Amino acid sequence: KAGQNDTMPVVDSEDIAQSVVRHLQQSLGVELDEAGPAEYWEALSLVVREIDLQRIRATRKKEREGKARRIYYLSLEFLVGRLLGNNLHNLGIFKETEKAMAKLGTPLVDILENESDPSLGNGGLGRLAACFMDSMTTLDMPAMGYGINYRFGLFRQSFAGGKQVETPDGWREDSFPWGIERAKRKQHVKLYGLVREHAGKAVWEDTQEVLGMPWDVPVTGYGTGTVNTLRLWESRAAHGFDLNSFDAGRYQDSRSQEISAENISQVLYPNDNHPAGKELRLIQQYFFVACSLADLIERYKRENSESLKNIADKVAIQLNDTHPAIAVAEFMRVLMDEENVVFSRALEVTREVFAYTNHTLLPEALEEWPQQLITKVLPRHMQIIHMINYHFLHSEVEAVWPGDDHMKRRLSIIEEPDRPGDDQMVRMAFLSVVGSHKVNGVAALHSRLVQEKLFPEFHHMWPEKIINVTNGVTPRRWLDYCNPELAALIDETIEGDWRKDLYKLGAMKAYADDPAFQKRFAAIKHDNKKHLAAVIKELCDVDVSPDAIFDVQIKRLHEYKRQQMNLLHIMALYRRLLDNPDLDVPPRVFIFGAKAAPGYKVAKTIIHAINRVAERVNNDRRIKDKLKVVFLPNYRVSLAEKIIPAADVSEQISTAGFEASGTGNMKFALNGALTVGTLDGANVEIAEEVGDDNIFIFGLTVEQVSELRHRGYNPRDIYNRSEELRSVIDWLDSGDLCPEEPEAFRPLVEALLDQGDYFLTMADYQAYSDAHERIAETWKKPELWWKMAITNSASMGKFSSDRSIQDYGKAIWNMS
Ligand code: DL6
Repeated sequence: KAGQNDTMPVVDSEDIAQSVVRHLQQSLGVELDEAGPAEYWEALSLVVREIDLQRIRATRKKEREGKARRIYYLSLEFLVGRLLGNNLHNLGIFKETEKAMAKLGTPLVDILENESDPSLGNGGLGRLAACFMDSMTTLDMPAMGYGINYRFGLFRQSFAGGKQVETPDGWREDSFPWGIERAKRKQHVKLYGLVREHAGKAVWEDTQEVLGMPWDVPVTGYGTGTVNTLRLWESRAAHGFDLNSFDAGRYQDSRSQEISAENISQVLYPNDNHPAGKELRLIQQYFFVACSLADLIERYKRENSESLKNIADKVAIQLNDTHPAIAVAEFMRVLMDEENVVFSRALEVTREVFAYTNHTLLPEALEEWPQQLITKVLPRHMQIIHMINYHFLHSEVEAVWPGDDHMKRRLSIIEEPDRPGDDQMVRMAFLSVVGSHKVNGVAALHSRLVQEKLFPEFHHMWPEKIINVTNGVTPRRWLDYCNPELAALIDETIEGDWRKDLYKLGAMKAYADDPAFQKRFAAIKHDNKKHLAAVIKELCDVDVSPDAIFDVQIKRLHEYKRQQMNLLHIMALYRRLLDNPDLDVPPRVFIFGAKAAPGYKVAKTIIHAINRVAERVNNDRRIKDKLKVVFLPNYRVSLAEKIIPAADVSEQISTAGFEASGTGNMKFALNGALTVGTLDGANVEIAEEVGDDNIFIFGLTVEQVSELRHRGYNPRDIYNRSEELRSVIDWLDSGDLCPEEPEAFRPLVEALLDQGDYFLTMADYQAYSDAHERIAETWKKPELWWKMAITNSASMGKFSSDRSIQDYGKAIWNMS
């Protein structure tokens, strides 16, 4: 049967029940009659861990004996989500476990709710890393993820008076049976100090030292015995060293947080698409990079040879954005200072080993570090960056643009200051490009913009270097696990296992206008909406009807993602209904989920405004329940798993050219939601796959955006022309929605009207509103709606992360 994992030795519900009881009593010291869902969750996790560990050993043995190159995925974020249910699915024992737990008297669904999300990421970039680990394992690739075991992941979000409140997420205070401490593999990391020359050799000394303790999280794949490892480093004080005592006063960051050995791995910086620029963040980056490289080099030496000259045959390192970019300098340091490899050869080897993925074009998101800071924290690395830069400019750039000093300044890894006396900045993206053999963007449009706008000179120098690998999502978590009813319907309908080959879903297109199939597809969506309605009731105390259109925007809060445009349109709909409560429009529920970076004022203002509008709309009986607005607090992976299967409409409305790819867009379409979206990121490819008739595309294209900017754009002209927009913006600005703080929404109004409306919300508003009219009309024709929904789901083959990983394998990692 599709979905049954044939690599799993037969494990039936009886075995599982017995193992659970054994772990309850022997590992946790709990009697059966004392066990509740939380204890069952822990015991069941230990049962699965036992299976994982047995398979990890077998996987390692196979890999040691094999000849394949190992992929090391370096990422500051891995947003893995809850692991128990996903692992049970991947191991093919979910159904038997359901039976086992029913026998023991506690439903599995209740047990699974007891796992807290390891909140080790901000958003798309971290979740992509988790999907990639799943796919690499499913495809039996020898792979290892390296990251940080943050004590406090991304903050927990709640609302007070509609405003975002952040509290620490001490997720590790709950039990986390998946992480296994591996003291034998601990590493020592040096920081600060000086570089002196001894006998013609650079020696980095008088350093401070911290200890990196690895925690291993097993990563299961689907339909395979392979279990890979995600190794997360935790910092500790090294014996005999105390970073804190070393001139402690110098290490205060702006939030007067002292840098001590332990707090290196304490917190995840809560910024998405915006670097923190703090000394502690640089130290975090170097800490996990240094631990990871030392670890992988030790493994290479154990398994291959003492010499690193052929390391590229066995090791590929992928940099997930520039956050681990200092790895380029660290790898060079090890080769030159510890292995006595000459500079030119060291650079060749480094380039063979490294590749870099770019995830953003936003200028403010491109990481730069002050040269002085790197010199202070990592003096030897700063020297090495200078050496790389010198070679790059004076031999490689010089060869293409002889004598062109202007070009050398443009391409220098170390940026000249704008004003004399200002600090010189190290451009981490340039270091990553220069140190890698391949650079990739994450969707076709994005990669083209990386080639043409972000790195045009690099693209000219190395036309083969910058390529595209379109993102993907794992169908195991984002369909099989989160939408089991739909997964079962698909299994019944089409041949083969789509979980391993998502293109197989294409066979479902034949059923897109089959009334019986449509009815079952629609019934499943309705069921999922009922479940979500219960979650909404519990979290927001708002009643919503599963018969309404569920229109969803879940993602980080950022002006370029334009939640504010959604808000303006909701306000306009509300006013239209107030003008005419009998308006013939389908009932709609607008659902939001989003965290804003704590320091991002306008983003927080948008959350506040949405919540205030929601309160007003939801309590107004005049509009007869035709409109509801909810903002689910503390958006995270486990909430996404409940929201996505229940969505009718997926809001992917970023300003064209700003969203590198998006992956939520793929998850929604896979689960049968229709996209309202701009021609941005992977929306472009989604539209190609589903066909223009099955998606609501609107708004300015990338070319039109730049043309408009070029021509000069005044949002006030639109405000003056559009009666509707004027009335909602004036309302927002009137203080009516927040009488105790009448100026509360000023920052948003100013961004829209007075500061140039950089993200062109006003310019795209009318097209967006028209697209929503089309949605409402389509909803009134159920056969058409469900045909479109089924076609969307059936057309998502390309967006499996298995396909992405196969692309990386072929185009970047040279895997056969
Ligand atoms: O590639 C994963 C994900 C994309 O889907 C999003 O479009 C993009 O915004 C996100 N980028 C970041 C960049 N952060 N930094 N640095 O999160 O990557």
